Amino acid sequence: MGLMACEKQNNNFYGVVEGFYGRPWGTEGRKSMIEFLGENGLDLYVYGPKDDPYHTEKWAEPYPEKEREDFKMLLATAKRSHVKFYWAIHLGSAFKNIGEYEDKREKVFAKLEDMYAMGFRYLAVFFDDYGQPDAEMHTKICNDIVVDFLRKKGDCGPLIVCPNIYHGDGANDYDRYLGEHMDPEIMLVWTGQKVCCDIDPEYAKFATDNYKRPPLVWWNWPVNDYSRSNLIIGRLYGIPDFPFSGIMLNPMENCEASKIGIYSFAQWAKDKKNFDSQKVWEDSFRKLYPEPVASAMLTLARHNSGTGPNRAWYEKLESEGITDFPKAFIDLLQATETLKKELPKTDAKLFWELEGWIDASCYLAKIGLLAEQLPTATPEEKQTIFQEIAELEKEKKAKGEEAKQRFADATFASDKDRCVVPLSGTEVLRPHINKLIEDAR
Ligand code: LOG
Repeated sequence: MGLMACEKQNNNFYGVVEGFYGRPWGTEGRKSMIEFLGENGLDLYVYGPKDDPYHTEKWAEPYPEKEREDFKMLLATAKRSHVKFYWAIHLGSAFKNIGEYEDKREKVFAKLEDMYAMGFRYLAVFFDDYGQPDAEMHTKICNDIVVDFLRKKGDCGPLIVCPNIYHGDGANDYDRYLGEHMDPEIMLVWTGQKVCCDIDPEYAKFATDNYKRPPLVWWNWPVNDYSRSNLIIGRLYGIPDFPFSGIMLNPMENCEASKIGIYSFAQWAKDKKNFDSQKVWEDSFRKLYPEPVASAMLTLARHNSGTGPNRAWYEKLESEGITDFPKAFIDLLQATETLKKELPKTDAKLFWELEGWIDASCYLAKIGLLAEQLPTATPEEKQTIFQEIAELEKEKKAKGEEAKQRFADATFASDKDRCVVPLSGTEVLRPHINKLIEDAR
């Protein structure tokens, strides 16, 4: 049975899925990410950005010439980097029922044939978020692809499938049907007991029972599409070791900044038993950046790891162990000054992504330093401080709007209206400042 069976039995897959909503990484970002995965011993990259129309609603249409050339270049990069480059077709809302699929089945095969001709040997089918959980239809589509396409080709990797119900315990008719009837070589995606969560291994056991195979974990960290104002560059925790067929992180639209979390993930994948989350994360900055950027990035990251209030109900720790004020604000202000000066020289792409958060942090630190004076200020001094804070908030807002515009200019049409203003220190610093201000009023 060649590649399929042996790859699955001997190796777990470790890598990333570009599977978020928002500004896709683009060819340049993707190339550097694939190389980064290879350099760090990760072997999986799955292409499925929700805002690529040729992945979703235009799934039946061939890619334009430019994209085709880019894919060929990326395939060569992946080969050199020993990374399996999967391309995913999103068929969630492609067909209303199994009859319609059977009538239009050739369109699916034609697109896959076209991707194969381009050089893809790893394919995936996604059904997440769009359409209905039609177990019979989804199973038929995927088994057809395995039997009538992949197996006939004979040189392709195992099919990855993201079902329509992909979180929880799998104890529903849909997942059970998939588990029973999908070809056993298919790798079935599971995000955990919730869409975004620290993974509970107990639930993984349930999912394994119902899927009838260990799941391919799609871990929604450090993705920030459900809380786009926040940058998630904190330490890695919340992924225990349990039987799985692979793990792929879903990162942020901020490709370069996502490498911080991915670096920690690579170290975890190499040696789970001895993985020291805090130490690996602190060290990662020196591995990724030269000084003085490395230290400044670590300081920035301390206050940019939480998710803020969000519809996914996922919380991550931020500003851990920070109790010394105003030192925290002094350190953060210094870090932002270093980054503004040095980062454009050492890493222009990272600076492009982070400028909004660096500005937000800089203003937050300045506002924090003023707020720290409030408890001992006279009534007149308080008035002056409040005025100065209001001025800074105004400047901060203007800078935030500039960043939002930069992001809108750089994304697909479907995404432009969803861009947001960057926020920093949402979990600890901002509430701390708000309390000082409230107490002084
Ligand atoms: C999407 C994903 C998105 C993520 C986090 C899966 C399988 N699908 O709720 O595209 O990035 O949540 O917001 C999702 O997770 N749906």
